[in-house]
Amino acid sequence: MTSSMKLYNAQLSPYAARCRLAIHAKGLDVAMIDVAPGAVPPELDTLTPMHKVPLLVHGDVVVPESETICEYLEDLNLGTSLRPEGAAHIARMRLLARIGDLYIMEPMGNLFGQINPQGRDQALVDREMAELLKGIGWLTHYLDGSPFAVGDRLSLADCALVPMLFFFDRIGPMFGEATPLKHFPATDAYFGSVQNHPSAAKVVAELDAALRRMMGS
Ligand SMILES: N[C@@H](CCC(=O)N[C@@H](CS)C(=O)NCC(=O)O)C(=O)O
Repeated sequence: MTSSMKLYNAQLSPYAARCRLAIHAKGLDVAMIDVAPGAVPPELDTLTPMHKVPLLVHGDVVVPESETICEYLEDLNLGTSLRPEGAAHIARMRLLARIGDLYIMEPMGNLFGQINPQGRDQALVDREMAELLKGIGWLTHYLDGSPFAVGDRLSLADCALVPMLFFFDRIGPMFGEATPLKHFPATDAYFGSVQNHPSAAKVVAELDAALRRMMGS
């Protein structure tokens, strides 16, 4: 049933990593089609005009956008559920993922373009770093000290947050902040404890390996 699914994937994409985490945790059999950074294959453009990974293909159903892919996988009711019980918990799950998408990934994406110190726009860096820290602060406000973002098991909120926090942790030193997570103890503790889940640990290891490959170390 799930063997007919394929995911256009990039190992270093935080959005693709979100989907991989959901796929691993749900125990689904999804073929990965790895796309090199900046080299979205032409066949993908025949499937969607959005020109982005991740993209899920399930028979004749084509699903772009990481959050939509994760929700689609949930709605198929296959494997382990990553949606908590009850409207309040589901709202909290969606809130945390949305804080991540809108207020963390947005400024962090702008910072990715400034990693090379040569030609860096320091005013832009200062502005986006302030926005990023504000977003992490909002996330920290809504984390409640438990090992998972919502309730007592992995949910789609964790799938969204783990890759983002990986990059937040790694991007700090590139901009002169050695340990950015230490300023947010609740988020730091959460990021440590969620990695006790094997699928979260696996995705962090995949991101780490992909980042090392990209940096040539
Ligand atoms: N909002 C999208 C973002 C996806 C995205 O930006 N993917 C990047 C890789 S991290 C990409 O494919 N970029 C290629 C391009 O924009 O041409 C999601 O949640 O899936």
